[in-house]
Amino acid sequence: MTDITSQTEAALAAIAAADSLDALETQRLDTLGKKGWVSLALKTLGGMSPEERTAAAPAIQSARASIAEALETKKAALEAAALEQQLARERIDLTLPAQVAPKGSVHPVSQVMDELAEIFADLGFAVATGPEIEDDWHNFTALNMDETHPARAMHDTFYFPDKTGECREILLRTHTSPVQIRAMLDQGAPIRIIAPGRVYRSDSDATHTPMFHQVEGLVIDRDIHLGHLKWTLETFFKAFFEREDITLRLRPSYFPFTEPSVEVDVGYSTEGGRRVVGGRGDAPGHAWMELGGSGMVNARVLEFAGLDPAEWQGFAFGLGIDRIAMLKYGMNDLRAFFDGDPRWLAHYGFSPFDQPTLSAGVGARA
Ligand code: FA5
Repeated sequence: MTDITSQTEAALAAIAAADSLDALETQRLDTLGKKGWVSLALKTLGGMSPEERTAAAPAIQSARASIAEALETKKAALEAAALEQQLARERIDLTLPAQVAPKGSVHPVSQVMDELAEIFADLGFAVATGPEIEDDWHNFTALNMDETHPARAMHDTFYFPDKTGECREILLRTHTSPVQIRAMLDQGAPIRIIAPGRVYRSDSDATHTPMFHQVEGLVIDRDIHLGHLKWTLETFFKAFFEREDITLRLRPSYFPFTEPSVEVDVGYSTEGGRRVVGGRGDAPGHAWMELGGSGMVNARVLEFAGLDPAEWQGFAFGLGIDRIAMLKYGMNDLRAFFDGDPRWLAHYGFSPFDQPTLSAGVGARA
């Protein structure tokens, strides 16, 4: 009996002194392991008479229970200490600059979309989206282009065939203007949104590609007039090109969904083969470049979108994102945007760390 008591005390002391998980495992094997003395002592119970067993068993059982508990407690303590040590060893400082140069780069179109969103967010615009696979009603009819409207022919539309093989109902959106309709139907008025995204037309040369990007702008409120449109576009382009001498020309035009309609041109000059925005397009050595269309939202469109034109007015614009990216960053062939040539991307792409912000400059280059 005293043997077991002193052996237990010795085991508990050794367990308490174990300074590693390995040392603790040795203690476990010596006591509770198959050949450990506690296990062997338990086995002797089988060969005893019932009286002997009743006398001997409680001491052995209690030795086993206290050793098992001590082993478990010590194991938890050693594991916690090991984790602490590992955490201390593997500590990293997330505020340090990355040591590995990031692979790949941000495409100029993505960068310009972020720049647009940043500038328009500052003017109180939210970003809206719509599907690239659109229906005829949102892309044309609700924008005041019924089936016989000649403007439809100018859009060189990609249609999907329906069950009968006819191509009329579902199409790849030809512009971002259907998002105007979706936003008005969803949100009602007042509204202040931009909608950047991909659009598709069967069209291809150095300044036209079958897929390109537009950003739509829509403001609906009471007492909105063309002056608000001009101020908004001028303020946007000054921030975007980071120049004060941006001169816009609003040229009378025609879009079925705006009335009156104006095309937006910006003055630029050519320096060393590169176009540089700024100044009036009719000044010596300068010219105008068309960036997009705009106008006051046609009353018919407001009606299609469920708004009362007697109460609400607004303006809308649609700009070619690829065009303004070319003008800002000096590319001259639009098709190269979509070739996926790594050399082009390495040259014109942006660092993922170069997030456009108004405070740091929306056009900061890495
Ligand atoms: C439109 O698409 C109208 N939805 C714009 C608009 C919106 C007018 C709201 C009024 C109110 P347009 O077809 O002109 O208009 O295209 C607008 C701009 O997209 C063009 O000025 C040009 O910058 C760009 N663009 C047009 N076709 C292509 C193309 N194939 N490749 C690259 N950019 C293009």
